[in-house]
This record gives sequence, structure tokens and C-alpha cells, in this order.
Amino acid sequence: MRIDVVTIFPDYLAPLELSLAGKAREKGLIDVRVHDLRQWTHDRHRTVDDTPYGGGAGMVMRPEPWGEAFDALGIEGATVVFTTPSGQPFTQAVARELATRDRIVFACGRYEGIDQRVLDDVATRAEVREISLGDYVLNGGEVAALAITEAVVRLVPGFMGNAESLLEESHTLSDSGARLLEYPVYTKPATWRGHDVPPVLLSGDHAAIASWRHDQAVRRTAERRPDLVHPSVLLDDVEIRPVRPSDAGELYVLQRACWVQEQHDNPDVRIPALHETYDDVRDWIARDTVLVARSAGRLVGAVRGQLDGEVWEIGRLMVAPDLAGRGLGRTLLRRMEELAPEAATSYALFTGAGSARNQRMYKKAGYRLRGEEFPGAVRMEKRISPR
Ligand code: JD8
Repeated sequence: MRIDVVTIFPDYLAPLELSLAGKAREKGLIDVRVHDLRQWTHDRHRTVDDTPYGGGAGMVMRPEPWGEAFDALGIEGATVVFTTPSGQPFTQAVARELATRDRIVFACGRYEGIDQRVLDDVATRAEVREISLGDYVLNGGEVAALAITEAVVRLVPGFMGNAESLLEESHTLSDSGARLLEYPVYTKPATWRGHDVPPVLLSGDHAAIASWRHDQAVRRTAERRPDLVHPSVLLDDVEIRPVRPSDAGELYVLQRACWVQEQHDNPDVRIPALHETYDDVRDWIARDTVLVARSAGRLVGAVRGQLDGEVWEIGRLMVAPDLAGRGLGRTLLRRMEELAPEAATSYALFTGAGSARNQRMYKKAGYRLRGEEFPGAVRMEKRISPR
């Protein structure tokens, strides 16, 4: 693969000499060339920018130097990547795509950007990709070109010593189609500053180690990047169905277990769920709309709904503590919202004033705080968009 980088700050790309890309160059796997755009200027000041047509702050990069640069580099058939905050988000999938190219030319802009006619002209004789490193503003395109080059080069066949390890990485699709974040890693010593390595990793039991690592990856992904995976992957063996009278016992026990944390977070609050009797539970599962979640024969979650006027009151949303953080709560909430009768115009629920994690989840689901439900508990509501 040949990579050309055009920039007014060639030293910015010096890191490509080092690290991974450096080795790839030694192996002849990639040929990286960095070019100073100013070599394609002809005035004493080697000018690459001018004032913007239509006015406004800052300067715009002139088209002529770029045009001459691309002419000189011969970009026919190449993939020309303009790194720009208005580009397509860069992802591992884009990296895999670019890694199939023979020739990539990075155009690193500065100032307010490059005259648009440069991109329009290049598009007549090469593939143009406008790619953004992320939703934040940098001062130029060099950092993005560096990062994209590293992410692409390491996917070039023959580059990674053990291609095997590429399969296990974050953002790499696993067999079940899940894109899971990495599990935590450890090395010697087994105890460091009083911190022990998780015993399972010292057990030699590879099945247990693999299961522990998967659990850790699922937990991290659900907590840090729920957007990455389809809920079904996190809950691949969970069945959600309407409650049956036979669920009452388990539900009563689960309710007690799930509200212990709530009591910890709200020590001075009298929490109704912890003061209900078994018969109370049997009464409301007979009266209300109730969904339960079961996994491996165990009741692991539940939620109820009841109509109060035009408000679909959602409550008793519970997830077995050992399965928290996998998106089951959000899935149960969404499923109960879907069961709201036509007459309902809003959803409402309440949680502990001290239950930050719950409130965060409800806010992510579109609920907004609506004052006190009772001492120590906050009410949250969400309008139902017209159906
Ligand atoms: C190229 C000029 C600076 C941007 C006025 C600040 C990528 N993820 C990313 N954030 N920022 C960039 C990026 C910024 C650039 C250029 C890329 C060329 N600037 C401009 C518009 C607002 N200044 C980027 N990839």
C-alpha cells in the first residue's frame, strides 16, 4: 500500500517514522511519503491561503497549490482522503475498507478548510472520502491523518505478527455479531500494591477464563457503549413475556433483592417495594400489566404498568443485581412503554432521589424530572409522541 500525505506541517507526520507504521515500512508493506504543500506555491511568501469569498472569519486554503500537488502525485484511481470535521465518522469498519486500497492520499487542511473546488476537481479522477476523526474540533487535518494511517496500516495483511489478535479487538465483530469492548488485562506480579489479579485468570481453567473475559467485555460494553451492541446480544438468552401467577414467588424475592441497593442509595426513604407482602405482589401482578424476564429458568427482571387517567404509570422495574448493566432494564422499560393503552398521553415513573444510576438511565430514555413523588423519591415523565 502507498500512502501520500500532503500538508503544510510535514513534521506533524514524523511519528509515522516510528511505531507500527515504521516497522511496516521496513517490511516494505507500506510506502509512506509526506509532502509539504508549499512546494507547489510560486510566490515569495509561499502563500497557501486567502480570504473567504462571502466574507467571514479566518482564511481558506487556495485551490491552486492543491491542484498542482495532486497533478504531481498522479492521483488517478487513488483514494483521496480529506480529513475534515464535517466528514463521515471514522470507524473500524472504515479502516477495514481503506485497508483494501492500494493507494491512499491524505489531504490535510488548515485554516477554515480547503477551497471546495479542490474536492470537486479531485472527484473527477479519484475516489474522494471526507472523513472525521470525531465530534470535536482540531486545528487541522494532520492528527486525523496520523490516526487513520495507524488504524489502516495495522490491518494490512502481513503486518500484524499474529493476525489472530486482530479478531479479538474492540470494534471487531465477534461471532455473535456483537462489537464488544476489551476485557481488562493483567500481567505479573499477581499482587501489586494490595491489588490482586482476579483468581480465575490464575486458574488455568481456560473455559472459565473465556467466560469471565466475555462477561467483563459485555459488562463494559453495556456500561460504556450500549450503542455498540444490539440488546439481544447482551441478553441473548433472556425471554421477556407477560407475568403468570406462578411467577409471584420469584418476583417477590427478586423485588426484595433489587430494592436493597435502592435503600442503600436512599437510606432515609421508606421504600414501598420493600414493605410489600407476598400477597401485595400477587395482587398487583393480577391487577396490572406486568412483564417478566426469564433466563436459564430464572426470573431475572420485571416491570409493571397501570393507567392512571392519561398517564401510563410504569413501576417495579427490576433487574437481578448480577445482571445489571447489560441493557435489560432499558429493554423492559421500552417493552412496557410499547404496551401503553391508546388513552395514555404520557409515561411516568418514580425512583429514589439518591438513585443517580437509575435517573441517568431514565434520562437517557427521554424522561425528565418532574418534582417530588413522595419524600425522598423523584417523579420523572415523558410525553408519548403521537402514535
Ligand atoms: C481538518 C482545518 C480547522 C475546522 C474552523 C477550526 C478531522 N475530527 C476533526 N476535528 N477537526 C478536524 C479538522 C479540522 C480542520 C481541518 C480537520 C482543516 N481545520 C477548522 C473547521 C472550523 N477550524 C477533524 N478529521
